[in-house]
Amino acid sequence: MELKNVYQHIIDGDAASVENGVKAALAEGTDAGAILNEALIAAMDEVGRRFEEGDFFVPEMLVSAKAMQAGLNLLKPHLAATDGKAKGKVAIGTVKGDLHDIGKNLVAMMLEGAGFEIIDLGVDASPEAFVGAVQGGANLIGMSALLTTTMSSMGATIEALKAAGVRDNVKVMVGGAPVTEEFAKSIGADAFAPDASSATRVARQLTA
Ligand code: B1M
Repeated sequence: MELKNVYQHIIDGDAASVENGVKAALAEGTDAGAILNEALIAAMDEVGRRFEEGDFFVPEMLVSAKAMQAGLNLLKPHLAATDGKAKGKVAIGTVKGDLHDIGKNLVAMMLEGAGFEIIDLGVDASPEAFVGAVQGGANLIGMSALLTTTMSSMGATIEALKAAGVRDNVKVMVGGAPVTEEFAKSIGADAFAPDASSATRVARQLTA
């Protein structure tokens, strides 16, 4: 199965063909990381480009996202190779006001594979939800934001952790397309990770 076919099926929002294509590529021995980067993530970048240019609208983005998620679910066991050792409890969510969850799900998947216990706070996760997870024993928080307008929710969550007196009990990692190292520092996060595989490395360092 050519990866460019899977790429095109995501752009077309054809989830069934994406599933068939990913299954065929895996059966042929194609590396799961290559399927992820060259087909799934590359296609979503193209979807975003078309949206920016006014060729795609929200419904098209949504069906493409569902098609990508269908492929991601099949890749999960191949990406999440575990060494069996729990490294800590991570509460991960897309911040308040933001509904993008593909990147967050991918990061959660990779962390789970690396042995972390995952508490998935879902999308539109409020500062109170993160505080509650820390009070419930999470020792690492992972916040994702895809909109420039929701990045401020990350800072608000850190302030809420301080107000609740639990900031020192937890490490905070942030990520998502508009987030930068400088932004992470400016809000007092402990670390920034640009993608899912570096998120795993950073999480290991933070909880070592
Ligand atoms: Co939206 N959207 N969207 N969207 N969408 C973007 C983000 C946008 C860049 C598109 C564009 O204009 N080119 C733009 C944001 C512009 C901006 O703020 N600068 C945008 C917009 C404007 C919007 C709406 C406002 C559109 C509207 O309604 N007019 C709206 C907002 C809704 C809301 O959230 N309140 C909206 C809605 C949607 C859909 C619901 C239709 C859908 C999301 C469906 C879903 O997630 N279930 C959607 C989609 C699919 C996209 C694009 C096309 C793809 C996002 C994606 O899944 N990428 C996106 C354009 C783009 O990013 N190219 C776009 C694939 C994913 C694997 O990558 O999420 O970046 P990403 O995750 C990466 C890294 O960022 C990192 O690791 C991941 C893997 O490498 N990472 C972390 C992510 N989180 C991390 C956390 C970490 C560490 C690393 O630590 C905790």
